[in-house]
Amino acid sequence: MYDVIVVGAGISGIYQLYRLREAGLSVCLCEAGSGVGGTWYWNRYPGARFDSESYSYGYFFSRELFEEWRWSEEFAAQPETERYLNHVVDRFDLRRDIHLATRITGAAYDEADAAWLVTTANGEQLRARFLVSAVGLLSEPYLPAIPGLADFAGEWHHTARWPHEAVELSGRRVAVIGTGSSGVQLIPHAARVAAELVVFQRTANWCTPLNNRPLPASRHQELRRSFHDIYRACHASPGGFVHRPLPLSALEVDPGERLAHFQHLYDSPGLTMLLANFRDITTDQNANAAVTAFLRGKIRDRVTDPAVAELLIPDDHTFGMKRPPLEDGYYEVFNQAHVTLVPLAREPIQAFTRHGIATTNRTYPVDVAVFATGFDAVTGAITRIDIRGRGGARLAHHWAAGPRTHLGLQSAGFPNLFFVGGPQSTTGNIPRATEIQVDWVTACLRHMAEHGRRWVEPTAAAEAAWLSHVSSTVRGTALEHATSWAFGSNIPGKARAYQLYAGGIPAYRAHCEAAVERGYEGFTFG
Ligand code: NA7
Repeated sequence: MYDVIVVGAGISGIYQLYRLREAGLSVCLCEAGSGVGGTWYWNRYPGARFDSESYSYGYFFSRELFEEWRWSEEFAAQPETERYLNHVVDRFDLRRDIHLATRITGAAYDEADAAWLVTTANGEQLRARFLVSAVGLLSEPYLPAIPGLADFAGEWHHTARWPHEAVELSGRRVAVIGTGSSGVQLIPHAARVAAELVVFQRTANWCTPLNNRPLPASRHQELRRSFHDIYRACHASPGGFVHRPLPLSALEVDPGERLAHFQHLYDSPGLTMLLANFRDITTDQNANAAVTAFLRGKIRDRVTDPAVAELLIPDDHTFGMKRPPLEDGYYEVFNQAHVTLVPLAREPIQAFTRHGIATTNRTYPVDVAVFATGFDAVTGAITRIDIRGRGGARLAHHWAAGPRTHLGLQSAGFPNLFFVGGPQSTTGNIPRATEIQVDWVTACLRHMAEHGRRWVEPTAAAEAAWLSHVSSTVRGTALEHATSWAFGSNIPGKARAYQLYAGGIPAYRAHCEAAVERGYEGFTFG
């Protein structure tokens, strides 16, 4: 019997293992993949990279680690991040507790023993007093049911299950379905080498420039000195990023000054257009309209065919309703003769044929089809595990109308089961958000050991109160009416519910700390 089974060796699971081991607990970290890294293991498509500044994404639990690792770019690409996570695992000797190629398929709570019996896809059974899900928010790929795929003679891949072997796109006819962050990152790479590229777009997004750049040695030295400042800046910001909004309203400066700031942000690295903008661009309709108009103009400037430019301008949402994909030459792709943009609203896909994709208008010949169609986000990877709590109750049932947790950490009726990077918790720059939870879980387990407690779970009342608070964090913001994975609205049949926490990191951390200060308010121990 282990003290803890952690599920998922991504950025949060690795950190959880580190902290639990430090607390003297025996830990088994089960990982479905054959390597560590989670998101940075699975999403190996060309162009996959951070939209958080590299140095703000890495771990902060060890200053030595922070100082010795040298990121090559402001926004590192997937191979570098995967190398970083492998380095961490080896440097802190974590690999001996990580079981690769071990997918957890079921977990049942044994009330008499106050322990979890966990089943793996290999047929093994493991026992632990505590179970920590660190399976990731965006880890269960969504593949739309398009008829004919089984008979398609070409190759096809989902961006989040990209093969380890190189996928040959050079000189081939490539189709990309989906224009979210993954599609927007991959498309310029595909356009560079493909003989023909067809992009199937259901909904246009407000993409802003990544403005990536190398991190020279001098900058690395400067970052090393800024360890505490970077950490503090991330934890003081709503999304865990280094950026801060201006204290000003977009409406209290004159139009020239407003435009100059928008242009400055357009030329700056990262998510600045969203995060370092005027304070009210997502809360005031007029401020929001101003930034949206600016970006509309940019698309029109960059795309030479006005009809194509109009197709690339979102018509169902304004800037800030969804996290904007960051791009590098994305709009210019559509100025090239071998690239075709297919707007699915006018020309829906009907089926895969043997050698292509048929829409209501015509059949596009395709050698390689790429699904950049996103994820059954937040709850998808958790509910696919058959988790049964008290009385055999299924977690998937408990969450049928949307996730229910207290503080995003635990669900009522599922004692000793914790979520890090799960539903109803803060998001943004993921490691900065989930480390709050990892530290909370570790402290809770220490507390239980000190007080001889066997189990902990939240009360139904605390869970209901958190649900109501979570809903209040999106009410009245630009997010509220978004059609996005954050609400589960990309998955046919999934109940619409806000799956994240929009109150920001400082507020989230304050709630978690307050619960502890009030004697683990909202939680019951036994
Ligand atoms: P996203 O952001 O969920 O994007 C998925 C894309 O796939 C999006 O353009 C979808 O259009 C499109 N999609 C989904 N289903 C279909 C079907 N059936 N037909 C055509 N197009 C479809 O996932 P990503 O992987 O790009 O990014 C996930 C997150 O990673 C992102 O938010 C960042 O935080 C990092 P839709 O918009 O739903 O109409």
